Amino acid sequence: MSQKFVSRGFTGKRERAGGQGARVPPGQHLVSDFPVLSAGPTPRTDLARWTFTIDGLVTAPVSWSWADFQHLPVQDFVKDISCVTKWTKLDTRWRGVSVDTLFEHVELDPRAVALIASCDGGYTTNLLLSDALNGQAFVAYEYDGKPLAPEHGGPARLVVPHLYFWKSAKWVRGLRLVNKDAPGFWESLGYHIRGDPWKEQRYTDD
Ligand SMILES: Nc1nc2c(c(=O)[nH]1)N[C@H]1C(S)=C(S)[C@@H](COP(=O)(O)O)O[C@H]1N2
Ligand SMILES: [Mo]
Repeated sequence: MSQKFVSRGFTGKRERAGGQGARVPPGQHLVSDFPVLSAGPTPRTDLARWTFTIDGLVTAPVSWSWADFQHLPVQDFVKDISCVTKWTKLDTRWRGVSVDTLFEHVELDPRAVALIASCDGGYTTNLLLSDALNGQAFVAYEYDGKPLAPEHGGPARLVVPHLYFWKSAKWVRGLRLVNKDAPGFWESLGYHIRGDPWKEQRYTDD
């Protein structure tokens, strides 16, 4: 009983002292809208033609149709996201399939250390497996209880909430396992290879 009283009191104090500020990485500010940032036009892929493929350093590649993908075990995620252009949005609500669940369908080659996500439109981004596993990354197809809007990456996008949002590849169509972490689109144009917002890893040498 006294235990409960103490923890309630502590929570209350922390809220007053820091509140949401404690959830905003350095150099970021909170937004309540959901900005759209795309390097090119929004691709429109017919769901009948959509596939999601895992290949590269796996014993046998696997590919799902849209219908098959809908049968994979799904999870809800509530996450804070931070864009390198300095906005942070709290408690974004997603529904999708974790990378862990996807990887249950392949046998990883022991040399695999990273992946490259590829998308309709040609965008790519790299991720270390240590940033992709254990519930840290998922392929989302619903946002806020509705199908993911095309401008936000629908029909499906990668979401990697603990890294800057450029890692969250919109219109994602596959993950390729590789033996070396190599830069994707923004990473080869001067953005950080990993992009941890809490360490302000914005640009290559940060
Ligand atoms: N395919 C693709 N994915 C992408 C991008 C892009 O241009 N193409 N932009 C990235 C960047 S820089 C950001 S900040 C987020 C923006 O996602 P949003 O438009 O849903 O806010 O998507 C990331 N994923
Ligand atoms: Mo971004």
